[in-house]
Amino acid sequence: HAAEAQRTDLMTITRHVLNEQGRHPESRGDFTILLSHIVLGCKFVASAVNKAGLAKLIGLAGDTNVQASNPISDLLYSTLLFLHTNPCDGGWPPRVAVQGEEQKKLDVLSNEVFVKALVSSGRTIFGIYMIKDKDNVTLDDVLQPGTDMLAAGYCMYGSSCTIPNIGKIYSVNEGNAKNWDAPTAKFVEKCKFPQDGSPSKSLRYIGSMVADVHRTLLYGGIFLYPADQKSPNGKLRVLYEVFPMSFLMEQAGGQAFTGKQRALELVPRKIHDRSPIFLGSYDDVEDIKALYASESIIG
Ligand code: P6P
Repeated sequence: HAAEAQRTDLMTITRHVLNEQGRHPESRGDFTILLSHIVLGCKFVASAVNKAGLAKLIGLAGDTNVQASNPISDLLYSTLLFLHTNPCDGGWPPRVAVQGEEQKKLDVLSNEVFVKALVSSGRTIFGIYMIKDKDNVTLDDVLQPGTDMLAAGYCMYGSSCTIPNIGKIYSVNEGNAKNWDAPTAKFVEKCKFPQDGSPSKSLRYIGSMVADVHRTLLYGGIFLYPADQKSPNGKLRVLYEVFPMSFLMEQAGGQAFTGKQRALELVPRKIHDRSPIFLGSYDDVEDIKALYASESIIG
């Protein structure tokens, strides 16, 4: 039971702050309430993103700029404002908050500290400072050096992230290049020396499928663990590596391919079956599918 308790003994922001507050009985709890409202605001945004889909919430990717408001940012902001000026808080004397996309926007948020919330597509980043003079609150209060920041954090809105149709990154263990089959070798060559005048892709390879696929989900591109002479069925396990990551990639608008078929249509025969995998941005995977298709035609 101790091991199980250890595994599930998660430290949350609220738990950490309450622990800290317990060590300072003289504290009023402003910071605790502010952080718990930020956490609640982020959960509210996360649930909205999961329902509406990230791309729809922020409009077309890249639409936001300093002038334009950002729907996620507004959603988080109005949630925080509501929570902090809601009468159930006992009429907190509100203070200052600044929302990333609307530098000029000065809103009331909480007592004695303020939140500088920057919400860009898919994640919220915030910093918290102390108001310098609570009887004379100005926009200058947000123009403090980072060294004066009391706390900072971020929230990533995960499962509704949608990836670009084509990416700037390819992710593969180039050390296996001598063992690759022709379609994989041709695809990687195309990434490095594109013949159509497009910019070459950057190579990023961490060597942990979760980390490489997480980056692919966030920024696009393609992750490859192909079959080769050393591993004729590839290295990654179907049931607990290929399937879960292929599922997530398809949900994010990408695709996952084995060199022969859609990865999710594989039917494993044994628990530890392995499969080659090419997964990522839709058009990048289309490119490698075309190379394997022409290979099978040439035979
Ligand atoms: P290589 C980790 O050992 C793992 O199973 C995957 O998480 C990762 O993508 C792959 O192997 C890395 O293998 O041969 O590049 O070291």
